Amino acid sequence: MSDKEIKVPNIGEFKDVEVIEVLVSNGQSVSKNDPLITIESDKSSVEIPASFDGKVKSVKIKVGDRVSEGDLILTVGQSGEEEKSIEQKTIKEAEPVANQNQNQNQKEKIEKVIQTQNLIKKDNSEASSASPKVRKFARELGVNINEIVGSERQGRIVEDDVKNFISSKINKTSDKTEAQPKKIISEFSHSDFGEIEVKDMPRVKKLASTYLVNSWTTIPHVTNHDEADITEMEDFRTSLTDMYTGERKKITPLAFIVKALVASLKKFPSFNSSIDDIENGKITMKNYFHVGIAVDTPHGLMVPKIRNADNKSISYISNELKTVSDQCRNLKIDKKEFFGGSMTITSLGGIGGSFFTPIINYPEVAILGVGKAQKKQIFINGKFETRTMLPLSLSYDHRIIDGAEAARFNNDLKENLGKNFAYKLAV
Ligand code: CAO
Repeated sequence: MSDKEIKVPNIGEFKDVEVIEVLVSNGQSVSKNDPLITIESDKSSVEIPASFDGKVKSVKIKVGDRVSEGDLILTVGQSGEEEKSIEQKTIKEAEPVANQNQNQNQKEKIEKVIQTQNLIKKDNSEASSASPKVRKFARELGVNINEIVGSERQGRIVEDDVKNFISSKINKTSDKTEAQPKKIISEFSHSDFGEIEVKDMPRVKKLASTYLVNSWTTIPHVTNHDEADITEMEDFRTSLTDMYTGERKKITPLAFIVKALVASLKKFPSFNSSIDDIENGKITMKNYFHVGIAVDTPHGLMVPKIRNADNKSISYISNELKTVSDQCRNLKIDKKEFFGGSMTITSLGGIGGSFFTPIINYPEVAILGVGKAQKKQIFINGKFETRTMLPLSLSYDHRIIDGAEAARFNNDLKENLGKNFAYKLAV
């Protein structure tokens, strides 16, 4: 069969961009959707996958080259003989490594893990970010790299992540009581019922999904719902004018909520902690107040931080909120800004809805969901009054925070957003 070419596809804004990784080499077998190269513009990086199965004949580009749509990446030979099952090959490669590095007992465990957890690389459609060396290392151990949560910036996977992944799987396999997650394979395909279109998942969503699944499946979430009476806060907020122009200041409730949250975090430090070393019974208490803000962008959800929010005024926080959300939407933000938070606020207040169940942004232990404030009739001191009520949905990690503490936290937050709060001093 004749060789086929794989070229740089239409990748929108990516023109004359740098190749930062070449993930395959001559002679290597690739399956459709395996990442071949990573390219990076000043905004973001993208992996270009193989468009069909085969064996790499000749890689035509190297790290540092600049490419645009239509440039040749590599040629692929398609002799069916050479294309052995990737699954079989991976098992064979895994064995000698296991022999060298593990004692017999551990090797049996790894093999059991591979069988029971289905770690053999069958489907590489989820391209993770890792260097070729780390990919090779994972492949040799029969681990599907796409199942690993990377510890580096933007979820990049390093060798230690592969090792930790294997040891966590070994521990899980040893624990007979642990339920094994099963992949549900439908009896029918979507196309059995009509025309369909299969699209690539946006990169940001793909990265976020690993974190979301990890959070949802490992953290025992509970969500307490409550309402804060923000009547006075809203009167005050909407009365704010610029000292020089006399024009109304445009500060959204979110900047006030950040400040109120920080006051509650100071009083309830367990909400500003992480328990990423639960095996050793260690809790990390944070002495800083970096509040994460969930920002809705066309690329997916991003969570930049308002750093040291305790030392910033409400006006300053309001400006920073605009700056960071613009940076996220234009992909102009440093990856580091998505890490190192105290607690996150996810506000749907500008869009609509009341209560929901936010997922904790691991390794944080709590997240505050904010809904749209509404005027309601509230029974106060024997009569109904019209008050502006803000829906709050506080999700927390039940391993470290109990329901009673969460209810107290909400009470404190309501107090901070209520008429007694020091927001009047903090604008
Ligand atoms: N109640 C009532 N009105 C509210 C409100 C609330 N809780 N929060 C904001 N508003 C109002 C604002 O005052 C503003 O009104 P004006 O236009 O009259 O000034 C309007 O809604 C729009 O606000 P905004 O959404 O642009 O600004 P924000 O500071 O509230 O939020 C940001 C900024 C970045 C959080 C927001 O743009 C965003 O991305 N929200 C979506 C977050 C998200 O998707 N969360 C879900 C994550 S889980 O999948």
